[in-house]
Amino acid sequence: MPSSFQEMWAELLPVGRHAGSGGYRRFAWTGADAECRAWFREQAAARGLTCETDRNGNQWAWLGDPAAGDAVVTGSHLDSVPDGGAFDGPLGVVSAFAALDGLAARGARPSRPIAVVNFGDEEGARFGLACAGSRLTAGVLTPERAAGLRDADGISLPEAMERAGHDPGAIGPDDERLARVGVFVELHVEQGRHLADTASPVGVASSIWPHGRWRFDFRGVADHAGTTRMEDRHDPMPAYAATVLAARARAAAAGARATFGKLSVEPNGVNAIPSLVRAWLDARAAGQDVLDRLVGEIEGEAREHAARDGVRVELTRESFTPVVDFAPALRDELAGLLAARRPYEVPVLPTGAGHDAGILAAKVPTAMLFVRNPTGVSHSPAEHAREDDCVAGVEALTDVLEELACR
Ligand code: HGY
Ligand code: MN
Ligand code: MN
Repeated sequence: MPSSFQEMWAELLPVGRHAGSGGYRRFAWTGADAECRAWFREQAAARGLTCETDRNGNQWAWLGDPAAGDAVVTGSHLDSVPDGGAFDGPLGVVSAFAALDGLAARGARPSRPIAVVNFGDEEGARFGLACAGSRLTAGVLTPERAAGLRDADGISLPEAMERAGHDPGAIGPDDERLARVGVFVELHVEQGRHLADTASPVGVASSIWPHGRWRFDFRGVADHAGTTRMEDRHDPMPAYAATVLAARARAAAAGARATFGKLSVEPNGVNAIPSLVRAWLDARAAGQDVLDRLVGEIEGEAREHAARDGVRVELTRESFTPVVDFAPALRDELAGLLAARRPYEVPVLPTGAGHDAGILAAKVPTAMLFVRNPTGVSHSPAEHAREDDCVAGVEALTDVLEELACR
């Protein structure tokens, strides 16, 4: 008898949880990631599914013949941001296995293969690039660029894969695998408050905002904190600080989002003027034009403040995902079928969060279901979804799989 939703949830809960923060540190190709992957294999085995890890490190659990094609694929990711919540990613994977059990309990007979997927390294917490597994598969991250990605200790992505027992020799576009996927549906906890104040535990995604990550290197001159006169300094920290304030003001004015959430300082001594402040901007907006303008404005402010202090600034775009409009026909079909069977509305909503579904959408018909998050908080240990809402999400995903794979 496979584990229930609640049992699966309880099994995953301690994996990679940091005792001090209560948040998750499930970074790609680490020990916690290996434990998550082992859990995935166990769930597949308990259901008699064929489990495989593809060339890019994504796990697939197949019901039916993978080679038959036109598969209905569902799942999400099991890795986390630093001190992330329990739901972002795992809810989609656990719900996928639970929905397969739901289909079996209904006596539904799939006429297409169904797969549960765990995409590797969705958050990019370790190597800086979000959705590395799905991007490699879709060919939007080249093996050459992937080989150059390094973690904070200088370990490259291929080295990390190898140390974790995965052969990185064949990473890269996987058209053959994508050709087997007829449709992909990712269930995810909502990372916002669209559903929070409604009577709807479940919604359907309309679009993902364009978003990206930019690295700002502010380079100055290291010197003594006590003896260097204020007017003699080339301190990169004030230019960085002014850029953060400018980003907040500009994003607020544009109805967009700008966040500096990661920072490294060299030499990082209390009594030394820094030589380098390296900071990462995450910027998102509803439209590409607004986003381009926003990043241009933030760059302009950074250059202006840096010039004032005799500091150099370099900007590197590390990743970018254009706007994703989910296939309207599939989106409307799913919203309609779910609403017809429920006493509440099933809202169709956009999101500012990135997902593997956003990467796959360029290649295969793709949809997303969102489960209500009562506070909207995400990327934090406080992230939450009520158990009855999670169960409603599983029911919704079961309906979707039944409709897509069993008719
Ligand atoms: O950063 C993001 O949008 C995400 O949750 N992966
Ligand atoms: Mn996330
Ligand atoms: Mn996620």
